[in-house]
Amino acid sequence: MSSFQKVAEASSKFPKPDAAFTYGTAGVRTLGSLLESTVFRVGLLAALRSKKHGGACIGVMITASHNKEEDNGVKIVEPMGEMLDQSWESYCTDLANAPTDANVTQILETIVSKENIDLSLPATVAYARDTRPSGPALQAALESGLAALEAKPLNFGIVTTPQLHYFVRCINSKNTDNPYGEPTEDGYYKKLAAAFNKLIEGRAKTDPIHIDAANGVGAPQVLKLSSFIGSDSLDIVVHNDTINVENKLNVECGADYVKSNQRSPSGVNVQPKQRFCSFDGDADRILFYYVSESTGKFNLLDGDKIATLAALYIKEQITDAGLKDLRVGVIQTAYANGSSTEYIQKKLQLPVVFTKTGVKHLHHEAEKWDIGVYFEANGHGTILFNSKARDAFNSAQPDTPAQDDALSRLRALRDLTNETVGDAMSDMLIVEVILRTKGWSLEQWNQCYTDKANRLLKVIVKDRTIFKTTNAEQTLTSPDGLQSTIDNLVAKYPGSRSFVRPSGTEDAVRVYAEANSTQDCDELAYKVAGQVFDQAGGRGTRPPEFL
Ligand code: G16
Repeated sequence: MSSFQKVAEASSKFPKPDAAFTYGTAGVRTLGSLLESTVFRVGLLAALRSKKHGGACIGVMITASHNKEEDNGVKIVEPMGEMLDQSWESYCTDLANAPTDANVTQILETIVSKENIDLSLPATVAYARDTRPSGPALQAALESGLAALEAKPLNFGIVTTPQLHYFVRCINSKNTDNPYGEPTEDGYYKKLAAAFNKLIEGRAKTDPIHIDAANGVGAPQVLKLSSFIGSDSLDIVVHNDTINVENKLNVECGADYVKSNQRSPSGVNVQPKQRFCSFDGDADRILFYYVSESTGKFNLLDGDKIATLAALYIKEQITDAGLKDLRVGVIQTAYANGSSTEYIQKKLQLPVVFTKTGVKHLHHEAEKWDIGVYFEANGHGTILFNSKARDAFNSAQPDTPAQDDALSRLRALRDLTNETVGDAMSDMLIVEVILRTKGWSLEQWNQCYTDKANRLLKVIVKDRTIFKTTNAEQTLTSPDGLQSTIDNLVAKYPGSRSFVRPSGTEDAVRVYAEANSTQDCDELAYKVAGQVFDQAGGRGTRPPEFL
């Protein structure tokens, strides 16, 4: 009898629907109603991953983040809070697509033998979900998967994605030389609040931060965080906080909406001088914006602006602390605004490395630096400090009181940072600390450099899997001929660039364009989008020729 007899029995309760699944940019994502069998099988895989790590706790997050409410998704978190090792992604795809229960157990057996997994080891899996209506059924499916392999379940309820990543790291680092913190919600808030209050000591309180919480889990969580920080230190006003009403999540609000439409979300009326930011549905992204007092124009400060602000501050602090030999690198993707890259390289004199889209790629590149700052333009990112940096912060001998202060700021900055993954709450506080330290408004921050005009569009096509890319996803190798059409269009607009790639989280193809003027940029973006639509079997309405 198969060692997975119990699995086969449990699996029969979660038949695979007639759909294909892929472990994409951030796990498997599709309509929540199609995902029960996949999430059950992810439970099995997470249990095996835990055994593979000698019983270390593995995380599973049920969320579709910025996607529409009907979607849901699932992703696996490694013991130190990183995204699932890419060598295991194909196991997940294979399991999710296995047509029968017998195929499921066969694939498990193959994984066990290929990875040399000792099934007698224990397994622990920590999991959580966002506020989507399909969440409870998917959580039940996950729990069945864990029970089928007798993995110990640790249910963290409804929390943000970065909180779950944080808990997993805390659990696994508990008895090490470098414990990350207490694996509880209160532990998370206490750590961030203490670091924030230390870093703003002696600085004047600023006007409130207004948060568009995308009607998602970030709304209740940031209010809890706020109560730990205290209103003497920071006032937070939360908008779009309706989490118990259907069809509100990410609808005309949230970081993805604000970035794509370059306008403020509905549900808020941004007044000049007010400081606003938007989270996405699971609070792993953040963007800031304001309305200019003189022109009334909407101004967006995206992930690139956050990366440059963080890199500037870190560079100043390590210089003040006398730690000049720490290597600081900034990691971006092709979506990074050309002006931000130029500012980092020329003004900050820091190196920039490019990776494919997806924090899983940026994170691994950032690990190669003593301090790696990574942000995607969409607002997803964080800062990583390696052991050399941590040791320097903790044990460098300061020559002056000023150096001592800078070292203590760097230690607090590390505590304020969620190093496991991009975290809207942590990133919001990091930005607030830097702005207060510098005495800058959002407008002054925005003046560091001027963004090139840019536009991000989505085109829905019959089959987005026909889109294949190379060159860090900036050049299409398929469909045939489309890349040369794009090249010809780009050549017509001086200083422009444009690229097309299939989304790994939504059933859409993304079109990005950047140019010297808004008019050129929009013309280029819509022309490229029109060509994608025509040459790849667009669905729905063809993109207009111009905005
Ligand atoms: C996820 C990933 C991000 C990525 C985004 C869009 O974000 O974590 O790294 O930038 O998807 O990816 P794509 O363009 O492939 O759809 P989130 O916030 O949805 O988890």
